[in-house]
Order: sequence, then structure tokens, then C-alpha cells
Amino acid sequence: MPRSQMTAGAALLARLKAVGVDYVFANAGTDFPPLIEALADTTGRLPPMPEAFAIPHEHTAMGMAHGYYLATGRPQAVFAHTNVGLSNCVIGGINAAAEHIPMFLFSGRTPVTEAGRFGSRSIPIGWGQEMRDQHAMIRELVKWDYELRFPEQVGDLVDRAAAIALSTPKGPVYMSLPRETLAETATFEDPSAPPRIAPARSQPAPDEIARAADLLRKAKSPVIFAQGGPGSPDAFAALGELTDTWAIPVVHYWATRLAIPTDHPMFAGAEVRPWLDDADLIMMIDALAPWAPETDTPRADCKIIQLGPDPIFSRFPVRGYRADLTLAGETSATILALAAEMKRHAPPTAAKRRYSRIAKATRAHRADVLRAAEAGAPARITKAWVSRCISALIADRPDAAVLSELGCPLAPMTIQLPDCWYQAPNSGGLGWGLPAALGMQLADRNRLVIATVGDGSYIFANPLASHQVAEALDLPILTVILNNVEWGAVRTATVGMYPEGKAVGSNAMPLTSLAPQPDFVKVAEASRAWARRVEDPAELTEALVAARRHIETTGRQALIDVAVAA
Ligand SMILES: Cc1ncc(C[n+]2csc(CCOP(=O)(O)OP(=O)(O)O)c2C)c(N)n1
Ligand SMILES: [Mg+2]
Repeated sequence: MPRSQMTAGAALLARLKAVGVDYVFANAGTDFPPLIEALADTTGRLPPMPEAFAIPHEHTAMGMAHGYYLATGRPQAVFAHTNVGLSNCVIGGINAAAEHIPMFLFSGRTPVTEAGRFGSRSIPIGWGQEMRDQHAMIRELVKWDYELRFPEQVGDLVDRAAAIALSTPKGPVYMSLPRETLAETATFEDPSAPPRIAPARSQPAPDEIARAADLLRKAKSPVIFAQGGPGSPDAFAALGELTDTWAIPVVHYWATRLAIPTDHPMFAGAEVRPWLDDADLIMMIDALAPWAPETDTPRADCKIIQLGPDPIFSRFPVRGYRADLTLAGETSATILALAAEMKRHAPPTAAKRRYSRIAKATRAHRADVLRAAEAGAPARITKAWVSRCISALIADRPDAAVLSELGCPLAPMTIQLPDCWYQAPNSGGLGWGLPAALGMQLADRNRLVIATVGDGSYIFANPLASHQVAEALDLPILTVILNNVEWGAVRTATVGMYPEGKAVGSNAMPLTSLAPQPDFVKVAEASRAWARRVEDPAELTEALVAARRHIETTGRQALIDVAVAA
């Protein structure tokens, strides 16, 4: 579309479409009329715009943008209402920043003027929502923030925001939108033209890759600690092959993604020990905190490589993990380059000997994990047992995605493919699971998307809003609540710090119980979901199969509330 006149609001939406935004997740307010006007314009006069959805809670909107990006690699937009809406976006921002999830976050800024301009303050909230520095709420979490000053800046600013969000390391960006500016009409050069600024994607220099490969090849006892995952299906395959060829175990301690298949001979489970103890070379893959320095220490002569989009996690004031070599760049590109470099050499016989020893240990460890999981049934349901049952449920659905937020643990699952398993970010902003599942489902309504969440995490996810969105947008997610009627993690932390303390000895540990609990089946049914409660282990598989059948035949959401052992 050539030069044309429109409001800044219309131009903003059009420009977002042009830089690849499919959806706007919006929680509207009095700052939105210029945007609503633009969306309602069906004259064909305006350029194409993203599809906009009313999302009843901002936390849901942020999680949806997060989940959609995980599924597609395409950053989306969240629009919130002034400072109050923005405040509800902060947890989502913490999670997005931790995971390098690019997204465009916008919120109105209360009208600057008290009178005299179109869009000036009209009701008392115009004064009540003023802040000296609204951006301060989110600034630490975003890579770039700015307030829209003049309507004609829209195109340049969106292009700049997009380039920054998508540059290594990726992350969210924020712009505030004063209502008068948003309502102002200006002339815009072709808002649908392609973006004008290419993102800066970095990867390590060849000599750094060569040095890392040299260290890996010479190591007698190398170990990989992977948290953020290898970054792409190609890198997943390459890492599986590299670790197989060179006999390198991969530890998934607090991993948020799968780095190699769970039944790979080098899949070393989720425990740091015994792998850390005799490692002479550790390679961390996008790992914020691969072990707890308080209890675990690598050998003094152990060489350590850290790789990832921001391998030393420069945003955090305190983080002292040693790095003898740091490879900064897109994780996928780094792993692919490293795998190619390693392929130029044949592994020594020592690696072959090491292989059988490690494979034997991982096999034994996995057998223990599975035995412990199976031991959960039939007496009582454990989280590990739910992992087993969900693994079985999706065995013939390679497209399935399982998201876990204090839900199913990874180790007992059998997952062979990349992009099937997602753990809540290590920023721990709870309430991520359901919204992220909704966003992932929006990317493909035929995919089987399962959110497995603790009962506390379910409540944090704002279930009324989440189920409303699932129904409104035809997103047939399966929610599985692992319900122990408490904040178990808080109990575990208390027992960990005070094993002989008063709280452990008390009948009811303070500040951990979630009793009396609402009937979660009814909460889901309030949005006309298929929902069932399961207490008997013998009924879990049948319930999962029935839920899946319901989803596949009706295209509507389902929920199972599973009573799990505390
Ligand atoms: C927004 C937010 N509030 C509080 C916490 C602190 N917190 C961490 S784990 C947890 C309990 C989670 O309970 P649940 O989801 O039921 O899982 P469980 O520990 O019982 O397995 C809480 C409250 C947090 N991480 N995020
Ligand atoms: Mg719980």
C-alpha cells in the first residue's frame, strides 16, 4: 500500500503485521480507542493488520506470546492498559527475559495533557494512572524501551524494536503509547513494506569453535550440562550424534528443554551427581545454574566451557560459574559448528571404552528412575507416575507438546524428539504453564498440547482467564493438575533448610497448605471443558485416553485433576 493517511494506532498495527506479528494479545482500556477504531475499519482503506484477541488477564497474554514463540520462532505483540495493565505483565516479562523470548510489549501511557487535545484526559483515571517513570516497572527485563512521541515515528520505531528483539541474545522490547499520539493522524510511507533493519545474529569465531572442539576431544571424562536446549531440531540431532560418537553424557539438571532423547545412551538424567565429580571437562549449554555451588564443585583441574546466546548471563549481578572458554552466539549455530568441527576427527579408542561404561551407568540410572516411577502405582499416584502415563499417551503422537510447571518431571518420560517438552523458565514466575500451552496451541490447533501443572501453579495461571481463552479461541489444550493440595516446593525448601526444625515437626506446616481447595473440575466446567478428577492410579490412563479422545473428536479443551502424593 502506498503513502497514506491514518492514525498512529492504525500505522502501529500495520507495521507490526509487516514485521511478522500474527497476533495481538490485548487487554484493553481507555487508552485503546484509536486501536479499536483501526481494527474495526472494514473499508479496506487500511493496510493488513494482525488478528487481535481480547485476553481477560495480561499474565495470560504474556504467557501466550511466550508459548507461541516457542512453537513458531515468531515474536508476537501484547497490548496492556497503561501502568496498571503493565504491572500485570511483569511476571511474564521476567519469564520472557530469562528465556530470551522476543516479544513486543506495549501499554498505553495515560494522556499527557489535561485538556485541549483529541484524546486528552477525560475521566479521573487519566490522573490516577500517571507515573513518573512507568517504564521502570519493566525496564530491567526488556532490551529496549521507549515512549512514542510523534505519530510519524511509528514505522522506524517498530522496525528498530523488531531488530533489537531478534538480535542475539533475543528478548522482549517495550513501548508506551500516549493516547493523544496514538489518535493523531499522519501520513505514513507504505506501512506494509518489509522491515528495514536486519537483526544482528552472532555466533562464535572459528578459532573459538576449534578450541572448544580441541578441549572436548582431549578430555578423558567430559560432561555436558544442558538447560536451555540445543536451539533447533538440527542442533538436537547434531548433539545426539556428537555425544554418541564421543561418549559425552548430557545432564538435564533443571533443564527447560530436552537436549538429546531421553532414551539416548548418553542421556544422564536430571541429577548433577555423580557426573560432576570426576569430570575433567564440562560444557554448559545455555545453563544459568547447572549445579549448586554450595554443595557441588567441579574438580580444580576441570576445564569449563560455557556456550549460549548470553553464556555468562550478564543481566544477573551475581553468578560465579567459572568459564575457561566462553562461546557467545545462537546456541543452535554454535552446536552445529562444533559438531562439524568434531566430525573432522575420529574418536580415540579411549572414547569407545568410555562409551560402554557411561551407557551402562545411564541404563542403570534410567532403570532406577523408571522403577521408582512405576513403584508409585498402584498404591498412590506420584508425579513420576503421571510422567510415565503421559509418555504412554503421546507415544503415537510425535507432534505432541508437554509443558511442565511443577508438573511432570522429565526423567521418567520417554521423549525422542526435539520441541516436544518444555519446562517452566528458571525465573520461576509461576502461572506460566497454562498460558504458554494456549499460545503453543494457537500455533497449531491440531497439535496435542498438554500443560502439566502443580495445583498452586494452576491457581497462579489465573484459571478462569485461561479456560475462557481456550473456549473463546478454540484452543483444545489438555490441562493435567498434579494436585497435592499444597505448595510442595515451599515445604521442600523449609525441610531443606531446617531438617530438624519446628515446621517439620508441626502437624500442619505453616504457609504451605492450599486447603480447602476449590473444585477444579467445576472451575474448568464453568468454561464448558470436559473435566474429571482422578484419585485411583488405576483410573489415570483411562482418563487420559478419554480426555485425548474428547479433544480429538470435539476440538475442545479438557482437564484432569489428579490427586498426587504430597
Ligand atoms: C508468582 C510466584 N509466586 C510465588 C512463587 C513461590 N513458589 C515457588 S514454588 C511454589 C509452590 C508451587 O506449588 P504447586 O504448583 O502446587 O507445586 P508443588 O510444589 O506443590 O509441587 C511457590 C508458591 C513463585 N515462584 N512465583
Ligand atoms: Mg501443589
